[in-house]
Amino acid sequence: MTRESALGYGRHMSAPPATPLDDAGALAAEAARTIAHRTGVLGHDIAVVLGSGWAGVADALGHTVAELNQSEVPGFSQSPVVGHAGKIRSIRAGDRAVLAFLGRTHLYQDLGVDATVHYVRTAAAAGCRTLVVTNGCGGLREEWPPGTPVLIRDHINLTGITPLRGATFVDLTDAYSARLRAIVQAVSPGIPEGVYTQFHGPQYETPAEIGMVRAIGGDLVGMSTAVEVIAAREAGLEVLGISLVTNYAAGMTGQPITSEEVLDTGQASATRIGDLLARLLPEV
Ligand code: 8IG
Repeated sequence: MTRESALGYGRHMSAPPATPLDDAGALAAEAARTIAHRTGVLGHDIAVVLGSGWAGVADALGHTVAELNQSEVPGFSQSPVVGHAGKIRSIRAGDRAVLAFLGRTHLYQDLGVDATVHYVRTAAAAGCRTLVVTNGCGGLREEWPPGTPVLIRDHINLTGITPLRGATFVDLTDAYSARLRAIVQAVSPGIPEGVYTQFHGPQYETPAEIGMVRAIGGDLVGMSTAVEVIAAREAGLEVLGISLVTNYAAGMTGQPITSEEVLDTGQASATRIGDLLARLLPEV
């Protein structure tokens, strides 16, 4: 569904005067109303987005109250990426109402940055105060083999893209909440922490690009998360980021990176990372 049709403006009607940010906010509010109506859950507390390799953990998070296709909710596109189911699930985890997004829209789908961060704005409009963002990624550290969960401590946005419009000076100090990371460290002592570097994709990096990431302080590489977290901080959400290393970054093993490796690692790790997330949600 296009934004215009989602808002009830047909092709035959002229769009209202362009106020892009209000427009994005209005579409998120409409998505939140649809979610409330279709799930019967009037407000949610915690949003979780499950990225590559994380699809198998959804069932571990709690009791499923309702599930929708993302394509049924205004502003969401059907995600075509294998391993991304394109669902929205309302989950009861203890006393928390969790809004889980199974699959996300990526920048490389060329649907625009607003489509990429729409789930974040929708989560905020649905009442969420916390965002747990997960992804599958390449790892630059030898000591973090595929299958290692890593807490995101900070990010480097190499996409050249921002979800912010105009002079919106959002502070990203402590974007990845030190409070929430301390809770994870209590639940899962010794979990490593690293700096996530977002590329636009969809190509994986060259070995030379991985050399650059290393030089500027990146530990993880992927194609999501940083731009979403910027939108989350604009919306006032407290953010917890967890990466699952699904492959060594380009040039580290002498082997190519394959989608099979990425998916296999996710499946093999589902029980462990599902358990981690499930124990975490009641604490955040
Ligand atoms: I899964 O090695 C996954 N996503 N940019 N590089 C980038 N994205 C990824 C990678 C990777 N692995």
